[in-house]
Amino acid sequence: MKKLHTTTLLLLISGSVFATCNQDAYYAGLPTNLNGYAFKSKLSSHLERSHRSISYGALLKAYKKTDRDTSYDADNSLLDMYSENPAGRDPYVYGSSGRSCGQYKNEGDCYNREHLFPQGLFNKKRPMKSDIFHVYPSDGKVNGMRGSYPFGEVVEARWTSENGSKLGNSKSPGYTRTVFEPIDEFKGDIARAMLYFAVRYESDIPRFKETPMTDGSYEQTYSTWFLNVLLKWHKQDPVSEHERKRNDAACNYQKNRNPFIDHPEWVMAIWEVN
Ligand SMILES: [Ca+2]
Ligand SMILES: [Ca+2]
Repeated sequence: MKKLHTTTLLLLISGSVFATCNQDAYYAGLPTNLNGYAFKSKLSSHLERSHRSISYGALLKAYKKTDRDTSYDADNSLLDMYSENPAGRDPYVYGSSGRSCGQYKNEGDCYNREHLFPQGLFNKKRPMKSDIFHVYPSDGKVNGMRGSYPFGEVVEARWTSENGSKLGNSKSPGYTRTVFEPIDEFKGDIARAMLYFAVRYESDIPRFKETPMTDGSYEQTYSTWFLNVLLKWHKQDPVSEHERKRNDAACNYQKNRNPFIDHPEWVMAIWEVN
């Protein structure tokens, strides 16, 4: 009796807490015989059960470990996808004493927390508001210009940030209004973060405010034009060293992972078999 009790307790601990951030062990309980939206739902439950929500303030602290540039200039400054110049000198950097906003007027004034999936769409509620896998440090001015516009590819930029991120009308068939286009180096990073969000919150997103990014379904989640942009970006900009390091470091805080960084092939296994 006592022995059984101990075994049950151990199973409960290992089954519900996901104490490990080890990549293989983290996914060990997932079914291997599913794909498409059936697999997406299983993955969603797995990401939710292991997720330990951190506070909004804790994000700024976490960024000191998760979002340092140790891969591009490797100067240990804050890695901001909206200002990083992967091919040369950054237009400005946020070092260890870099300022979080605050007021800003120009690029380089201060950084803040950018919700890749805009927080207005879920009324700034947690756990979405502080989910590190879609909330990134970014320059305040560029973040403000992006606003709540969907990501996409622009026909012609009517505003360009210092690292070349663009705002303009979308060239996607099916959507021609304003979109924000990050630089090529970070297109896959952003696509995988948005796809994580679609899976983690698949049962919540249809109840969020309407946006051209979503289609109202629990299954596909994103509108076809938007999903096509993300799938294209995911393929053209494969997982980088920086993303792998960030995924590992972020798990230490939040206890779950972005599965599309660990298993890029799952993107196609979910969205391209349906
Ligand atoms: Ca840099
Ligand atoms: Ca990239």
